[in-house]
Amino acid sequence: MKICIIGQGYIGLPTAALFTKNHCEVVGVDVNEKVVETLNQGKIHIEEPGIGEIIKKAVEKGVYSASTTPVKADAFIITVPTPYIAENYTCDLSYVISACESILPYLEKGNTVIVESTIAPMSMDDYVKPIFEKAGYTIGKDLYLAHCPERVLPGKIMYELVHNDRIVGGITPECSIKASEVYGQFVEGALMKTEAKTAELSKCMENTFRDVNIALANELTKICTKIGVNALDVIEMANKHPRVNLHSPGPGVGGHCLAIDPYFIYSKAPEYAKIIKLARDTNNSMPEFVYENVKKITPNGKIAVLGVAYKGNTGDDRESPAYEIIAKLKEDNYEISICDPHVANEEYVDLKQATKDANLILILCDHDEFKDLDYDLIKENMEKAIIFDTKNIIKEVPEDIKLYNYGNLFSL
Ligand code: SAJ
Repeated sequence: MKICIIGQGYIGLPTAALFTKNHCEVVGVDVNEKVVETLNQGKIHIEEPGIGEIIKKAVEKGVYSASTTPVKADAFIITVPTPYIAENYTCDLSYVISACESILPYLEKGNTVIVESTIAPMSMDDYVKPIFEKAGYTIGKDLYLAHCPERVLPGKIMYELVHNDRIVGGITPECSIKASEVYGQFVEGALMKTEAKTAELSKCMENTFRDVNIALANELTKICTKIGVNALDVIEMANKHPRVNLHSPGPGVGGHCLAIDPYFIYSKAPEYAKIIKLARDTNNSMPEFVYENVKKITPNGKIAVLGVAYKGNTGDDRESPAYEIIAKLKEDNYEISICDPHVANEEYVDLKQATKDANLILILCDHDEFKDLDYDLIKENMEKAIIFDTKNIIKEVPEDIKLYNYGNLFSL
């Protein structure tokens, strides 16, 4: 089977790798010429375990190539970003629409087109289907169109793409069957056939479920900080109940999924999506909460920020709450030095430089490198060593280092 994948990012590239591993030929399309050049050299441009070697081999074997323009194929898979439009919280379909339009000249009767990008409910019926109908196709008869949202955890993408169950939402039942045949090339989880609109809403709801639960943990932290209870202990104790799973509080919710997808549902029915919106607002309020507590710990001086990625052990910093916290601190004339071994930026420094004469170490991301810090170095570098760990990753510190986390902010 020949597959053309539009968008060679965090989802498109690993998907391409897996198809090539399973006897398919793949052309990966990306608008970024530099990315295309890198990929054609057999190198990859994202941080995700397990992909590099497969792409290298596939390029050598001639079963993978990258291009800025699509080619004829049996199946087309669209994995481009869907940002949200801040003014009205709606889903920005412009990349998806232009990707669909870009494949029109290469389409042939009998082809399958799959949109993987997360999209608001009804997007396939209202916006995507008409593009192909206008081009003369009868969906379900001579072109098969489906929405099959990806559902993988960054850092574990290669495993989850193969083993997770997959929602296959066809415009017609025939479309679901054809799209299942495509994923059947490498997916070992169940291929659950349904309608496109059910697939769209299921995907958005998965991430909304997580966002709402994180908001609950963040709200609990604020309540505990006010009334003098250790929030982290409450979570640990409550989670011993077999049917309770309180999530972890943090500096806010980042990434391009949880921080965005709930708005796609909200914008469709704002009069009913009350919990969904409140959860978003609560999670969006966490940078301010972090900033206020930093101010209480040290009213001015130098802050060593550890981690700006949106989550641990990734170089992905999209929608990261760290940037809002840093902006607030800078506005308040704090000196900021940033250490993040996963995010490439010339201005970022190592732990030694970041902590030199700092008044506070502020942990905003749970990279493994931060779980066991060099405390001797820290004590040498800081006159009074204080750490504020917003991700609860540091379990113990030497006696002469002061540690704040979401369990003891009430003592400030
Ligand atoms: N976070 C917390 N507390 C928690 C869990 C996470 O504050 O208890 C924060 C993280 O630090 C991060 C954000 O939430 O800033 C999102 O992280 P995440 O690991 O929950 O999710 P993503 O965005 O990396 O991936 C999610 C996943 N969805 C679910 O687990 C329901 C993934 O399976 C999806 O494929 C992905 O979104 C996506 O692409 O939609």
